[in-house]
This record gives sequence, structure tokens and C-alpha cells, in this order.
Amino acid sequence: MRHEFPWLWKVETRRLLWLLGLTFAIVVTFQYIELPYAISSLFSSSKIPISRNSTSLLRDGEHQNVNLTPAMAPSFSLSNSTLTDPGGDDEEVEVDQIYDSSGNATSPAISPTAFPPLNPSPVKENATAPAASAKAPTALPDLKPSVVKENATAPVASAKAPAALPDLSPPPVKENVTMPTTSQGQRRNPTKTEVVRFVPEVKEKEKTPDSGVMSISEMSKQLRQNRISHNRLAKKPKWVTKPDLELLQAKYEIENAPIDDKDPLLYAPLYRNVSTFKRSYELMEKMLKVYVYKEGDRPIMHSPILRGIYASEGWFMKIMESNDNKFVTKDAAKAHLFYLPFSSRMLEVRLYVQDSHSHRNLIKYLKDYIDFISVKYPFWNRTSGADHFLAACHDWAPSETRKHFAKSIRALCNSDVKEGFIFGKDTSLPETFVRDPKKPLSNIGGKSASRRPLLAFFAGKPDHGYLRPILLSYWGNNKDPDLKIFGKLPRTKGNKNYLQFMKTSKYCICAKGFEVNSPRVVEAIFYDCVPVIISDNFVPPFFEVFNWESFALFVPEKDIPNLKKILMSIPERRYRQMQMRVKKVQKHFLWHVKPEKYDMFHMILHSVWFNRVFQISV
Ligand SMILES: *[C@@H]1O[C@H](CO)[C@@H](O)[C@H](O)[C@H]1NC(C)=O
Ligand SMILES: *[C@@H]1O[C@H](CO)[C@@H](O)[C@H](O)[C@H]1NC(C)=O
Ligand SMILES: *[C@@H]1O[C@H](CO)[C@@H](O)[C@H](O)[C@H]1NC(C)=O
Ligand SMILES: *[C@@H]1O[C@H](CO)[C@@H](O)[C@H](O)[C@H]1NC(C)=O
Ligand SMILES: *[C@@H]1O[C@H](CO)[C@@H](O)[C@H](O)[C@H]1NC(C)=O
Ligand SMILES: *[C@@H]1O[C@H](CO)[C@@H](O)[C@H](O)[C@H]1NC(C)=O
Ligand SMILES: *[C@@H]1O[C@H](CO)[C@@H](O)[C@H](O)[C@H]1NC(C)=O
Ligand SMILES: *[C@H]1O[C@H](CO)[C@@H](O)[C@H](O)[C@H]1NC(C)=O
Repeated sequence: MRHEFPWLWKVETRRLLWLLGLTFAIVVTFQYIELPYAISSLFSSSKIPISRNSTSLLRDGEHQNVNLTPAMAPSFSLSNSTLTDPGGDDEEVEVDQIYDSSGNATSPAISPTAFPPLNPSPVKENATAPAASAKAPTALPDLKPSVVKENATAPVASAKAPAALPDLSPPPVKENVTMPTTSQGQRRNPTKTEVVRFVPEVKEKEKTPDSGVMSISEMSKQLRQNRISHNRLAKKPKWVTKPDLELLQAKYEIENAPIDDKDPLLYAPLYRNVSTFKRSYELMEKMLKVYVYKEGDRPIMHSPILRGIYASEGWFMKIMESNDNKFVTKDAAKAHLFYLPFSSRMLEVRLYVQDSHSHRNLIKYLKDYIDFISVKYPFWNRTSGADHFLAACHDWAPSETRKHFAKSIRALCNSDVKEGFIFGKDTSLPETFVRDPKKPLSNIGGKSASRRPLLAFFAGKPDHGYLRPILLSYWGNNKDPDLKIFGKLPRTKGNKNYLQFMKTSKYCICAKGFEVNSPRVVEAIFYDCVPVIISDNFVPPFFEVFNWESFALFVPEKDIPNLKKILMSIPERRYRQMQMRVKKVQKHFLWHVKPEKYDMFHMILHSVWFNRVFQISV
């Protein structure tokens, strides 16, 4: 028959194709128009480890226990807000104070992302409202029709059916959408790669030599290399200022620091080079001056959030902008550094259009800000931003700042070698989970080394990222009585359960969630527990300064099956030494309402200073 009526065959084929096309078109249209969730469930196959955009979404989505506190100025004297029990899970932040542009607290309903992805049905029709209300006309042009479409197609909130999405993604925009950067490349689930479209302008830059896992010693090597190569290649400023010369002098003095490893406040084994650190810190105290830009509208600029898992950017901002900060100068001609006081968390809260999968407007907001100050003042252009810095803790901050802050010093919680972190320029900002901003030190400490009966402890949402399911499958469910590895712990009053485990375990497992960073690292130190970091390519905080391997363990992700063996192989003596060092290093990881010498605030500022000093060229 085929031979006899070839045309018929052709017709059939054509019809078949046509039918297929029609079906496809219907599906696409269907998705565009409505019922994204219905469709999503149609296509949903398995639970897929989430990719970045949704990751962060989910993460934010978990801020469900939002308790409104009375309106209050961004101040340390918080009114007695009710704290929900965080249940021992980092991502569960309770109160994020959210400010409107006047500085007044507003309902968190303003942030669509503040609601959990679990019940996607009540889609917020007014989801765009925050963007509109945020004083950011710059955001509006970005709400292109294409974006809107993307938005509708994407039932991401449910974290389902990513497999179906790639086919449906329309050619979104005029600008070129560069496909997932390194970070996706290394992610294990290929389906995720397809869907991630939201970091459009970011070009892949830094790839590690083997594109695989970078060990801590390789990171140190990279740091040293970058220092050297920077000295050779550094771009000169357009003109030289007095502060440049002072920095040059500081560099010389630090490089020639007198050997001093006997300072009782600085326990030498913790540091890469305690003499260098000591001298650098002294010089910072003596000479550093920072100019803080006053420009920028609240709440994205100048509105610190002091509570929750993104609190470190808020605390840093709060202290930098306080009146009695001796490092601040109003005279820009005297400044060695320029601080850009923005909150990556507020940027997301105010400008991210839910389900849009686009950061373009967030990036543009920052770009517009830079354009503004670079026209108004000569400082940015002088060094292309090399003497400017920011501190940002939100998951998206690396991609948001990668392009337009390429020369600037970025203190980032999400300090991922695969997301463009540049050793010697950028610095790793500690992620801290502040539960009560009035009492950031409550419950500090734990049992002594000899009174820690449990070998190891972990608790955290099991569906955060690809790693935790692996950890739980090997060690969860009490598979081994020595290892207390849980999903989410049941809630208890005052979070006692979680704290008790941290205070009575020898090792506290800090397994990555969606991103490399976890508040558990600082938490472990806080409770005198030796951190065990399972998060490949994570650059630990203050990497320039600390010899991390002297007080923490780094277990490659692939070694999770051997976790117990690895922990058991550490001699008791070595464990005690590490635990003692954890207690010694603790002071560097504490927030004080009034900053103290060597505390977290000073350490962050020091790392920025240190990196600037070693990048100075005239
Ligand atoms: C709240 O704090 C204020 C001042 O700190 C105090 O006077 C008031 O009694 C507190 N209210 C509650 C309900 O704790
Ligand atoms: C903040 O809210 C108060 C009370 O609602 C209002 O009186 C005040 O004007 C607001 N502040 C600003 C800056 O809008
Ligand atoms: C949402 O939008 C609808 C229609 O635009 C409006 O009537 C309603 O008041 C809005 N709701 C909120 C909370 O803004
Ligand atoms: C995003 O999706 C929501 C719900 O479908 C819709 O109301 C909103 O207009 C969309 N926003 C954009 C920018 O598309
Ligand atoms: C977009 O990509 C095309 C081809 O890859 C390139 O020719 C064009 O210059 C790019 N446009 C922009 C704005 O980058
Ligand atoms: C620390 O740095 C100083 C100054 O550069 C140097 O003299 C000393 O040898 C270094 N110490 C160690 C242990 O590397
Ligand atoms: C800085 O450079 C930008 C772009 O090159 C330019 O528009 C701006 O006017 C410059 N700023 C100053 C103060 O010259
Ligand atoms: C963003 O979020 C969704 C959720 O996973 C995820 O599927 C998608 O891969 C991510 N990419 C984009 C664009 O979001």
C-alpha cells in the first residue's frame, strides 16, 4: 500500500505531525492561560531536587510563620515580638521585619514569597503589587509580556514538573538569555539545568581547573595565586589619592609584620598567620575610613533586617550606618572604602515578581543605583568600583552582583566557588540565624568535650537540595545510634531539642541545603560543637584569615557513606583539640549590639579591608 500510494503515506505523516503540533500548541496555550498547577501535576513525575531559583523560592517560602510585630523603626530596641519556635531548622525564619519605603513596617503579605509553596492554589493576583509599590520605577520596564508568560507557565512553587517546562519555555526576551552558569552545570540533575533561566546576564567566569570539587587546600592555593597575579595585573586607578598611598603603606606593614604569636587574645593555630592578622587588624583600627552612600531609597537600601537567616547583612548594615561607627567618614576624600548599603533580602522581597523566574529587574535596580552614584560622584569610576563593597546574604546575591560589581569586594553568604566567587577579592560572609535580635548571645555555649555523649547531629528540612536526602538515606532514621541525623525535628518549646543536640554532640553536621552555605556552621561554633562541613566548593567564612581545618572538618559530599568511619577515625585527643579551638574562635562569630573587638562585625570589615589592601595598585 505504501508503494502504491506513497502520497497517502505522506498525507498521513503530515496529519500526524500536524496533530502532534496542535496538541503541543494546546498544551502550551493551556499553560499560558491558566491552570498552571493542574498542568504541572499532569507532568509531574518525581520529586526533583530543586534548582536555584525555586530553591530560593522554597527557602523563602518557608518563612511561613510570619508574625507581625508592631511597626517599628529598624532599630535594635525591638519591641517584644513573639518568636515562634524555630524548631531547629535554619530555613525557618519567623519574623522578617518588612519595611515600606517610609520605613514603617508593613504587612509581610506584601511579599508573595513569604508564603509557602505548599498550597499554590491561592495564587496572589496582586503578586506584582510589591514591585509596583516598591519605590522602583526601574523595575517596571522589566515586566515585559514575555516575563509574564514565563510566570504563568511556571508552577515552580510546587517544585514539580520541571521536566515538562523546558519544552514550553518560549524564547523569552530580547536580551540574550545565557543558559545556566557554572552552578547549574555542576548540579546533578540535568532536568534542572534546563529550567533555570533567571540569571540571564551573568556570564560564566570562574571555572575551577577541573570543574569538579575544589578542596580547602586548593582554595588556599587559589587565594595565594590570585594575590600574586593581582599584584601583576591590577588595574590602576584613574588617579591616585592619599588613601591609596595609605593602603600601600598598610600593605607594606602587613607584609612585614613582626612575628607575634603570643597574643593571649589570638590563639595562633586558628589563623593562617596570626602575626599578619594581628597587624592588619591593628592597622584597620588605626586608619580605616569608610564612606557610606546616603543615596538610595528604603527599604531596599538602608533598611537592615536583624532577624532570621539573612540577618548578617542586616547587622552589618545596621552597625555601619550607626552614628557612633568610628570607621565611617563623611569626607569621601579620606575614604579607603565605599560601602553600598543595600539588602539583598529586601531586594528580593520588594522586587521579585513571584514565579517570574527573572532576576532581571533586581539586577537592573542595582545597576541603576550604580549608574546613579557613578554620575553623581567620581568615586566609582575612579576604580571601576574596586574600592566599593557590599555585604549580602540572600541566596541570589552572587548572581545579582556578579556582572555589575565584578570589580567590587562582595561579602557573600552564598560563597560558592562555582558561582563566581573570586578569591582575594570577594569574601565569605558568615550566615547567622539570629533568633532574637535583642539577645543575640542567648543560649551560647555547650557541654565540655567530655560530656558530649553523641557522636554527631544533624537536623534540617530533608527536601532542601539534593544532598540531604542522601545524608538521610545513609544515616537517617536512627540507622546508627551514634549518629543523630534527622529530617525536621519536632517542635519544642524554646527550640530545646535542637539546642540540646548541638550542645551535647561532638560533631555538628553542616550539610548544604539548596546552596552551599548554612547557618549551621556558625551555629555549631556558637554551641561549642565541632563543625563538619559537607558542602563541596563552599568557601568558609573569613577564609583569608582562618586556618579552617584546624577547628573544623570538611567531608566531601561523595564521602557521606563513610561519614561514621571518618568521624570515628579521629583520635579523642585530636577531637578535644579541635573542640577547644572552636571555643577559641567563637568570639569572632558573635554579634554584639555594641560591637566589640574581634567580633563578627569587625571580622567582616577586616576581611573587606584585608582584600582591599592586597589589591591596591597605584
Ligand atoms: C514589651 O516590652 C516593653 C518594653 O520592652 C514592656 O514594657 C512591655 O511590658 C512588654 N510587653 C510584653 C507583652 O511583654
Ligand atoms: C508611619 O506610620 C505612621 C502611623 O501609621 C504614620 O503616622 C507615619 O507618617 C508613617 N511614617 C512615614 C514615614 O510614613
Ligand atoms: C487585588 O486586586 C484586586 C483587583 O485588582 C483588588 O480589587 C484587590 O483589592 C487587590 N487586593 C489587594 C490585597 O491588593
Ligand atoms: C504572575 O503570576 C500571577 C499568577 O498567575 C499573575 O497574577 C501575575 O500577574 C503574574 N505576574 C507576572 C509579572 O506575570
Ligand atoms: C545574542 O546572541 C546572539 C547570538 O548568540 C549574538 O549575536 C548577539 O549579539 C547577542 N545579543 C546580545 C544582546 O548579547
Ligand atoms: C607570617 O607572616 C609574617 C609576615 O609576613 C612572616 O614573617 C612569617 O613568616 C609568617 N609566619 C608564618 C608561620 O607563615
Ligand atoms: C562615570 O562613567 C559613566 C559611564 O562611563 C559616565 O556616564 C559618568 O558620567 C561618569 N561619572 C562621572 C562622575 O564622570
Ligand atoms: C527556577 O525555579 C524552578 C524551580 O525549580 C526551577 O525548576 C527552575 O529550575 C528554576 N529555574 C528557574 C528558571 O527557575
